[in-house]
Amino acid sequence: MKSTSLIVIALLCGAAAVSLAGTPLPDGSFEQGPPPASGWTEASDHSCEWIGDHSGTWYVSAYDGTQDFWAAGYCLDDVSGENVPVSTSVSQSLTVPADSSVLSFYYIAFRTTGDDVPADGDRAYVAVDGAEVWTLPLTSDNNTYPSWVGPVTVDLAAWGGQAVTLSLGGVSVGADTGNLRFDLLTFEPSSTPVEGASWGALKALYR
Ligand SMILES: [Ca+2]
Repeated sequence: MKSTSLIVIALLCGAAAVSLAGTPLPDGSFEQGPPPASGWTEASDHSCEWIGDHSGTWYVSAYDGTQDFWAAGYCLDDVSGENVPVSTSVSQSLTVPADSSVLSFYYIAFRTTGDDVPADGDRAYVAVDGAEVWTLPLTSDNNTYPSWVGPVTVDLAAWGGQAVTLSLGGVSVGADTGNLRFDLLTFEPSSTPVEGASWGALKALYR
């Protein structure tokens, strides 16, 4: 009988986990590959492709699936024959779910060249309608290589239920920059009022 009870509990826990799972974000794992199949509109100031399988270059696989988005970094310039720093971004229009407005994602950061002294603004970011809601300076102190980190969560409740343009990107300034890859974006449930309630408020609810 005990084992049966444990199974029932496990099933209940499983059901709870499913009900709390995030809302998929269109092509949030970049598995549709580069444009034109991608769910994202890609922009770069050089011609290299930034959505794809980067495991061969990084010796680190995507966090989820096989493909991800590589922000900033260097691109081999055909004219000069030199690697040049790039600024890259991907964006898409979507509606932030009103009840799952917490954006969740994973990243891996790696700066192989020395830091700029003083820092000149190399960074990765997440933006909503052009306003940056998360940013990370691309400095060696912020390296996570060879590990993906996350989930990073950013509550977009201010845009809950609204159509927005969501962008991820990397900005390179000057002659040197860093690298950051994004993967597995989802929308997660927003905090419920009960979680934010005081004990007194909870007592008032249930007495
Ligand atoms: Ca992926």
